Amino acid sequence: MEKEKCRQVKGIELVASENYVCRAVLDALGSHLTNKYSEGMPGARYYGGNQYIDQIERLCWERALAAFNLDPESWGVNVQPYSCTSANFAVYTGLLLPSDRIMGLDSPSGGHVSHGFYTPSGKKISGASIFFESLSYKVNPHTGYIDYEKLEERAMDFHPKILICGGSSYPREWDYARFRQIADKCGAVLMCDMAHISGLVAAKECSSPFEYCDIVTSTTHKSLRGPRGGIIFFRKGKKMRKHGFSVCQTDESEQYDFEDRINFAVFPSLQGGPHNNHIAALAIALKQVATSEYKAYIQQVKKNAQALASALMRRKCRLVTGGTDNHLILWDLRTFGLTGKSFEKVCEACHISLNKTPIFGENGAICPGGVRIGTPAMTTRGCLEGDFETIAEFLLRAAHIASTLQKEHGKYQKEFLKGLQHSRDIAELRNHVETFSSQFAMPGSDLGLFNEL
Ligand code: DSN
Repeated sequence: MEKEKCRQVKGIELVASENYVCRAVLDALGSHLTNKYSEGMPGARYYGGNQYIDQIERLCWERALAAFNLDPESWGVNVQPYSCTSANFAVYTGLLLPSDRIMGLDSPSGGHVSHGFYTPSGKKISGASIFFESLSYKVNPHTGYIDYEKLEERAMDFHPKILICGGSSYPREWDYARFRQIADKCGAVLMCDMAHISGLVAAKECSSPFEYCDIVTSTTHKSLRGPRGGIIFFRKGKKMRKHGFSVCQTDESEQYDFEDRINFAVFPSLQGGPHNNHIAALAIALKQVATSEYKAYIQQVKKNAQALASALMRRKCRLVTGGTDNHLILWDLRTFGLTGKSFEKVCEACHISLNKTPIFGENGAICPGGVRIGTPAMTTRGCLEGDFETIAEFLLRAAHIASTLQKEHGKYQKEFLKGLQHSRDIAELRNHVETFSSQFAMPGSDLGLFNEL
């Protein structure tokens, strides 16, 4: 544990889905709340002694709705999912029958496997594709943007029962109005998995899926900066009906039926007792999300992503879609003759964490030629635009080192990794990275504990 803490402090964390939580969140996670069983919902538990746990979970509901400015008459929330993958699967389980159809963004296009994914050879990867039928939509290989025309065409042929927007590696805004229009046309429930951008949504720094979607899921630990876990928001009360591209309340008395179905799917269908320590930690994080400091943090996350994007593009690097609207960029490394995997390994040796990602070729072929880079974690540590200029320099240096290593040792991983271990350039860059990173405090850490490591 001490070694991992040391790695987190001394390195540059650029995995787009990671962040650093504050001491209060860590304290709640490590608290006595982990001792209690609370299967069921507040006021309806399977065990006695839950009077205070009920208060905590209800407070978490209130703060979750307030963080996203949602009216408790029209939206409900379930804060028990252990992760967003569990949250997504609970939605499918509650609303669908086995083999019903779902449609989400293809994983190589930036979607998440929990939205249904088959490998090109037809292998079913996640429960979403094992228990349900899925057909994905894709980005346009020339532009990197979602191809809404093709999406509509596929949706009208496939008639999914749930249409999913949101993804893990998409650097641009989502056109929720367009998704609503397509969902209405093909008769689908519209669900958004906003896991990556939930912090931006809460801070009103991107368009909101709540305006158009029926159900919204998220993780709680990415840009939202809470503990690891999942959350599900669902419409309740009187049904909305389409009005132009938007939605408004119907005159009819038809009610949404998501609440009981989703709550039952989370427990008892899929999960056991909720992790009360996580729910308390989430309530703490959600209180912070509603502050002006958090809004300023998210604005900085975006400014830093822009700064990193322009610093790399000024250095002739190719970014998918030519930039970003949010907290992440996708860097196409094929111009350096590199794969995402080799570059990720060099960065890891230099104490920079990021992750490889597939890149759509202009011919539609998918190759593992890129990396995804996000700014939420280093922004939490206090990095500003100038610091991301420095980070761009480090990244470019790492790309040049990787190219040289590849020339000297070839593309085969075994030889490449051997060369990497003995590289003086890597040792030098790692020193620079550690000196840079050590200037920025890590929230919740106690530096004194591992200085000697
Ligand atoms: N693993 C997450 C990500 O990195 O985007 C998705 O669950």
